[in-house]
Amino acid sequence: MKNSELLLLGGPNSGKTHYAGQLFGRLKRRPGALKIRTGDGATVNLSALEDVLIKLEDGNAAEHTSFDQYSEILFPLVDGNNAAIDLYWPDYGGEQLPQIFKQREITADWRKRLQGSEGWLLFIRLSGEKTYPDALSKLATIPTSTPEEPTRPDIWDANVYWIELLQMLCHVAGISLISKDEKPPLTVILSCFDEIIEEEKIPSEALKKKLPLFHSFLQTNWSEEMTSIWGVSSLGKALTPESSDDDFIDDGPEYQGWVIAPDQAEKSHDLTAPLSWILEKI
Ligand SMILES: Nc1nc2c(ncn2[C@@H]2O[C@H](COP(=O)(O)OP(=O)(O)OP(=O)(O)O)[C@@H](O)[C@H]2O)c(=O)[nH]1
Ligand SMILES: [Mg+2]
Repeated sequence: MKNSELLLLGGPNSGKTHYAGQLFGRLKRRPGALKIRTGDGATVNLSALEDVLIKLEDGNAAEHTSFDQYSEILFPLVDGNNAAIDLYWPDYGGEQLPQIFKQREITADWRKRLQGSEGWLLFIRLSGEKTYPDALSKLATIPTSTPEEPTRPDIWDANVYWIELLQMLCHVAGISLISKDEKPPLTVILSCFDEIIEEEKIPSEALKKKLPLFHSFLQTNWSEEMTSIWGVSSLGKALTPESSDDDFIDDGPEYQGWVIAPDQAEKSHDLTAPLSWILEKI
């Protein structure tokens, strides 16, 4: 039996809870590479995710997770080779992550999680990432008139944010930044990919286009075989708390949502595939 602790990294509104809910629905009703394990006495207490799934069955979005919440759900799984895995899946209020960044301080609980995790899953919703692509060219131009009072943006460029955050986390986890070999396997989940698929279908290309500096940071610091970048749309479309979407009601949430595997442009319905990749690496 393998016990797998994953570190889930995702800011507020990045799609963590809806992915977990849809993962649960898939495992239960439409399994792919991974399946729920039953019959060997493993306890399945997934009530926190039942609530999410119930909302989705009514065609509505689930709620935002409150800032101070941190919960861990045990998924008893079996993989494609019939190996049993106990996967501890965390969900938390995503504000905790920017808080770590802002305060430059990591709580004892997060420290323990960082040091005890074997693989990292990073949720990035590209449509919501703020960048300042023309900042350098603006700096380079010499003003011809009296410069206006400079306005300081209060949100960091997302390239810098993610690079600095990962550096901090590696430091606390005791992972060398110099050697590629010591890095944990990293799955980048580009969430809500339906929002950007018209612009770019291949996940790594989408990341490179929106966050070029961060993409090259990953290439420099993580080995290729330990990194995979996926496009994930847990819902396939936007839902609101009152959307009562007919596709979700008529066909069921397990028939909604898709993933695009690294370096591909085709959608697959198996939302467990990014997880299956990381579980094989750890
Ligand atoms: N378009 C689209 N919207 C999505 C998708 N998945 C989630 N959303 C929406 O994105 C918003 C945030 O999703 P959550 O799963 O609650 O995000 P979270 O990371 O759990 O956020 P916190 O609980 O604040 O940490 C919700 O309004 C969802 O309806 C998706 O696949 N596509
Ligand atoms: Mg949440």
